[in-house]
Amino acid sequence: MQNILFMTSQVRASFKRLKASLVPQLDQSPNLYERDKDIFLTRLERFWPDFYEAFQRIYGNRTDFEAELLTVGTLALDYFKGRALELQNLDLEREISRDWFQREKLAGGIYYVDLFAGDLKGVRQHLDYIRELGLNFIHLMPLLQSRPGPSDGGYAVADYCQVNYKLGTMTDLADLAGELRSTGMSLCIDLVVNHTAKEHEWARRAMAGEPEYMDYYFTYPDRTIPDQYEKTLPEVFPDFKAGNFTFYPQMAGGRWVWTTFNEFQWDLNYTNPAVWRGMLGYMLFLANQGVDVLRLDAVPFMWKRLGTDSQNQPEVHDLVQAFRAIVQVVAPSVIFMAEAIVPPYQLLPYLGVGRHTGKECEIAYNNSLMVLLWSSLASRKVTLMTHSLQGIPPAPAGTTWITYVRCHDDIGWAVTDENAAAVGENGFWHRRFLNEFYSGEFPGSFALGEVFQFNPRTGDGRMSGMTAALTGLEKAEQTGNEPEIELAIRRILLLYSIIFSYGGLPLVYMGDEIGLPNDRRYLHDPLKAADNRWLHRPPMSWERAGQRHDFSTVTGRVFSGMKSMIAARKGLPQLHGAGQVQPLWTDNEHIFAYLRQYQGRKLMAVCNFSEQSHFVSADLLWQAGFSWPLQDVLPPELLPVSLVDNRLLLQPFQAMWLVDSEG
Ligand code: OTU
Repeated sequence: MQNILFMTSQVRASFKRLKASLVPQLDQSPNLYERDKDIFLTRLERFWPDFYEAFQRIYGNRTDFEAELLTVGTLALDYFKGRALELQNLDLEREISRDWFQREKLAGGIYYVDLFAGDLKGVRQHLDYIRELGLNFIHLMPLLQSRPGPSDGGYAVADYCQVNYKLGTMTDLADLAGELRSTGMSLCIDLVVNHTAKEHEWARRAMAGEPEYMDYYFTYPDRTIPDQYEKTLPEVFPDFKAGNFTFYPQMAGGRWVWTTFNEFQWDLNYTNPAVWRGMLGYMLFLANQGVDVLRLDAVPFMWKRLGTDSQNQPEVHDLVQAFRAIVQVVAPSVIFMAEAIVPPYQLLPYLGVGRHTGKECEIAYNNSLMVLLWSSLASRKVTLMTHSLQGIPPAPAGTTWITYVRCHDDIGWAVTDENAAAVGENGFWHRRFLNEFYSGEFPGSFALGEVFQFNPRTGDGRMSGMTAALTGLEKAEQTGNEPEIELAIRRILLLYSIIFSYGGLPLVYMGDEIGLPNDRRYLHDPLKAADNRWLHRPPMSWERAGQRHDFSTVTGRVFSGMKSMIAARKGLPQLHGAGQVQPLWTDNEHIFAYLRQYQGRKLMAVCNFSEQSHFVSADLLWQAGFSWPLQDVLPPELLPVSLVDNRLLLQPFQAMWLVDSEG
C-alpha cells in the first residue's frame, strides 16, 4: 500500500489513527478473508484523503470531528462486512472496468413500479418486455416507504430501509437486483437526500421536541430568520404552497420548518454530521441490497446560505465528495446520478470539476439537451440549440450524461436570455412561445401539453405532457389523421435518435416506446389532482403494448423504430460515453448536426427538424475528415448515401447517422 506516501501529514495521521482502530475489528471478523482485509484497507487508504478533505471543510471546526471520523470509518467497515460475495465480485469487475456506465452497449428505461407492473414481482415478470426493446438499465421511480397520503410521487420518504409495502419488500428489491445482475442489467433507484417526509422517524422525534432531532432539520421559533432567507429564495412549487417554510403549531411551542418542496417534505440540516452519517448509512444499506446507481434527488438544495438561492452551494460538493469516497470504499460498483436540473455552469460541478475532479457523481441529467430538443421541435429551427450546446463543456473524464427526451417531471424552459440573444431571439418571449406552443394555444400547434406551476409574478411556467402529446401523436391519433400520425411518429423517433447518439446513457421514458398518450385519470384522484405532472405518468397499457409486433399499428411503428435504433447504437463504438461530441453549424437552419468521435472512429448525425424535406451541404462531413462513400447506419435506412450536387437530402424529420468506410 503506497497511497499513504502521498497523503498530507494531517490526513496521514488521521488515517493511521483510523487504521489502528479498525485493524483489530477486521481481525475479529470471522467471515473476512485476509484478502478482503487488504482490499478494504487499500480502498480506504485510496479514498481517505478525498473523504477527509471534504469532510474537514464542512465539519472540521467541531470538537467532535475526530470522533466523527472514527464513526464513519467503522460504519464503512460494518457495511463492507455485510456485502454479499456476488456484489464484491461485481465491485472488483467494475473497479477494473471503470467505464461500464459509459459504454455504448448500455441503454436504459424509467418506470414507476406500480404503474408499469403493479409491484416489484410484477417488474420481474415484465423484464422480458424491457429486454425486448434492448434496454439493460432500469431506473425505478421512488419505491422506498413513503408517507401515507400525498407523497410527491414517492419523493417524501418515511423509511429508507423499507420498500413501499404496496410495491413489495426489501427482499423483493434485492431479488430483482439479483436477477438483473445475473442477466447483465443494472438497477437505479432514487435516494432523496435533501429532505425526508415529516413522518420519518427523525422528523417525528423533531416534531415531538427532542432537541437532538430538531437539529436534523431547520426549524425556527418565529419568522425572523425565514423572512431573511425568503428575500432570495425562489419557489419551486408556487402552486402547492407559498414560500419555503411551513408553520407547525404542535412543534415545541410552534415552529417554522424549512420545506422547499411540499409542506410534508422537510429539508435536512447537513450542518449536523449526524444527518450526513445517517444518509450515508441509507446509501450503504441500499448498495448492499444490490442497487447499482443511486439517483441523488434534489441534490442542489442540500446546503443553505443566507443571501443566496440556497442551491449549488460549494458545501454541496463537499458533502457529495465525502459520500462518494466512502461508497467507493464499501461498494465501488455503485455510482451516483446527480439530479440537478440547473444551468450547465452549475451542473458540471456535480460531475466533479476543480478540486472535486473525479470525486463526485458519475452521471447527471443533460437537461439542456432535453429542453433544446423541444425548443427546436417547436420552432423548427436549430440555431438556438446549436449555439447553446456548443457552449456546454464536455462531461469531465470518467463521467457521462444521462440523455433523455422526457422524464416524470415537468420541462422547465431552461433557455438563457444570453443564448437566445446570441441567435437573435428574446429569451422571455421564446420561453413564453414554448409554453403556448406545447399547451396547444399557439395557432397551428400539434401539442397537447399543460402548463405546470405558472408563476404570474415572473411569467414563468413549465410544461407537463407525454412525448406522444407533445409531438402531436396524441392529437393526430384522436382525429385519425394518417399524414399527421406519420409526422408525429417521425418526430418521436427523431428526438430519440438524438438521445441514443448524442453521448451518454440514454433513458427511455416509460410508455414512450409505444407512444402512450397523456393520462387524465389523475384528476379523479384527490392525492394527485393538484399536480398535473401526473398527466405524463400513465399506467402502462399492456393492451397497446400487445400491438407492438404489428407494424401496421402506430404502436408497432414506434416500438420497432426505437428498438432498431437501440440495437444500432450498441454496435457503434463511436458512441461510447468517453468520446467527444461536437455540435456543428450547417448551412440550413432546420438541420442539426453533431460529430461523435471515440478512439479514432467517427459518426456524424444530421437531423431535419422540419416537416419539409431539406438539403444540407456535405461539406461538413469532408471538413470533419469523412471520406466517400458514406453509409447511413441509423435504421431503418442502413443504406449507402447518395449526394445531389454535394448535398444530402433529408426527408421530413429524418435523421442520419453517417459513417465512412473507416468508421
Ligand atoms: C425532484 O425534482 C424530483 O424529480 C421531483 O419529482 C420531486 O418533486 C422533487 O425533486 C422533490 O423531491 O424541482 O420540478 O434541481 O429541479 O430536485 C422538479 C433539482 C424539481 C430540482 C429537482 C426537483
